Amino acid sequence: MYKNNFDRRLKKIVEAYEALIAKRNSLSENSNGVFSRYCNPVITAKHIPYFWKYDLDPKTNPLLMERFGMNATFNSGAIKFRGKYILLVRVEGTDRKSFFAIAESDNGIENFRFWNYPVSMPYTERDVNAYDMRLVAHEDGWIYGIFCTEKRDTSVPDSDQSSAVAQCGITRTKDLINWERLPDLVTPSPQQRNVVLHPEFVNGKYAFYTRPQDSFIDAGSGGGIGFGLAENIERSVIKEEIIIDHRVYHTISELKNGLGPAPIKTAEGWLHLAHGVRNTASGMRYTLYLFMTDLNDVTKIIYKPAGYFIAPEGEEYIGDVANVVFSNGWIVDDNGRILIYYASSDSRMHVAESSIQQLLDYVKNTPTDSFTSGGQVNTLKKIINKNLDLIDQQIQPVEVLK
Ligand code: M1P
Repeated sequence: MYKNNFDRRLKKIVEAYEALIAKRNSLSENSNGVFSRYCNPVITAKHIPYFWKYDLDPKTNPLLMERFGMNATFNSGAIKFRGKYILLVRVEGTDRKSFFAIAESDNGIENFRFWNYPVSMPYTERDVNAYDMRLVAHEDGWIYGIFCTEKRDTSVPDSDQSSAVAQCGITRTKDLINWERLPDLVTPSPQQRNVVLHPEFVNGKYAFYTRPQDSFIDAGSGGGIGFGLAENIERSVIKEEIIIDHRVYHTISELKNGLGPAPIKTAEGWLHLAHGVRNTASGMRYTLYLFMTDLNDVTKIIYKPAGYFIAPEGEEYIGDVANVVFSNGWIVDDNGRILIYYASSDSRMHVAESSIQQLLDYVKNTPTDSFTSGGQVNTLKKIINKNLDLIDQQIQPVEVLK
């Protein structure tokens, strides 16, 4: 009897899994003109292969129960590699440990399927938890994986089993299969998270965006998104760290911020995607924002729209850590399409679509923050005045432009 139930149950599991992977995705019809979301998440915990979770041997698992529970799939690095859209996913087991696994798709918006095995990363004893990898194709010819490696803070009493130390781990590969682990990044800051490698040399050196922080959760005296240069990558040491994007009172990133994926080079500057965090009565709120730095000086911000670019919406609000959107991966196609991969509430992966043209327009023409209510009302009034004039004259804006 067990054997029949086992077979029936296995068939159901396999069919549900294959149906999920085959599911098509479509663009949402609601768009603010800057970007459009795709309707379905691209990767969820349910996309994890059944043969990772179950022992499929009826002799040792006659009730076909899960043996290795999976909790979430989120914060994924992204790269287009040999024509495939690759997400290097942060997979989290029910045991809370994160590890890296690759899922690929032909078109970047649907049918993501995990490779048979998680990434054979050279983890070390100090990686109690490893997560949030940024994949960067550097001009030196390597693909780097820059990630957060975290362990318990041994300077606190045994009674404190929560305090942790976060640092930046570095690994590299040519084929996404064989990974070489390099020494962790050394910086003047006690802790680091959200470190990103710039894809080009700067003054002949490896350039890192950092996020200095005093403790595990609090950025503390770490004033924002930092930047520093390292002479070589085999032993990366940043001696001087400067802040290029400061945290500011009463903005979306007053509590902390961090760079997302590596910036995209455009004709008009480097396009950066980052997350900003503020505190609310219901906890921290993570949103995404964009800014642009100078082509000749990657530390100089030349455009920064006010406010957020993407914030949680609908089901995105809900998950293990509510009210969070986080991105550490985007892919630009040859035709200028940009796929922005973002996770919601530390639980699942989504994709939104935009283009170089739209994002350049967005960063250049969205008003900057005046940092006061009065200043923002003045900005708004200018927009309204212009539009009311157009409406009064019954002239369509598009005709005016002709
Ligand atoms: O839980 C939200 C995010 O918190 C951290 O980001 P930050 O260091 O900016 O606070 C990271 O642990 C990230 O993985 C997580 O999604």
